[in-house]
Amino acid sequence: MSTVAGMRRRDALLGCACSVIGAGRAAAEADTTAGPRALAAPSGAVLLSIGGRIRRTNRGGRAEFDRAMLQALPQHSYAARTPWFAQRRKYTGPLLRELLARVGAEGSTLRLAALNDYRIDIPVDDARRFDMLVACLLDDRPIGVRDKGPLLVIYPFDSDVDLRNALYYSRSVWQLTTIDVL
Ligand SMILES: Nc1nc2c(c(=O)[nH]1)N[C@H]1C(S)=C(S)[C@@H](COP(=O)(O)O)O[C@H]1N2
Ligand SMILES: [Mo]
Repeated sequence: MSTVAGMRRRDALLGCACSVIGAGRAAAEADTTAGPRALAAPSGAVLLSIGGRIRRTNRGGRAEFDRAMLQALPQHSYAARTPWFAQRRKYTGPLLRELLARVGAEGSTLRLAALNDYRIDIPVDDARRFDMLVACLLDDRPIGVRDKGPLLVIYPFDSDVDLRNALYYSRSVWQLTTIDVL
């Protein structure tokens, strides 16, 4: 797993932070809704809405993220093969566990839901054990809905053979819209 060569330059343009996998993993365990870690409200279109057992919200009791907010989190990238694309593709976005830390998630289960009404519950533990991404870029570009975007949950399928089965493929939700922490 590695951050992407050339990412710094684009990140400089986009104002993204960039760090290696694992950095900041334990951050934000004890934040409150006030103070410097408060979540600003999104100014662009909302791509992801997180609700349920979270300590930090920004609108209607939920934590809503537009693209800029997602890309302001530390960005991580890796290539992975999946059953739903013929080629190995490169995925870039925040780690799911860092996103959960950002909203102060406290539950043990994540209910993921997608644009096409697909819905599945996954253990929060997956996000700790695996470098799951909420990918906002596919091969360095925003992901169209017809390419299963704008957000995809992805597991590091290429670096762990034990992930390459129906259980984790079914948890790899494309067209992700909401996460509820149970
Ligand atoms: N949004 C969404 N994500 C999804 C699904 C789906 O129907 N909708 N199906 C899941 C399952 S069961 C699998 S095996 C993989 C691949 O689904 P596909 O073969 O229908 O593309 O995506 C997973 N993610
Ligand atoms: Mo599946």
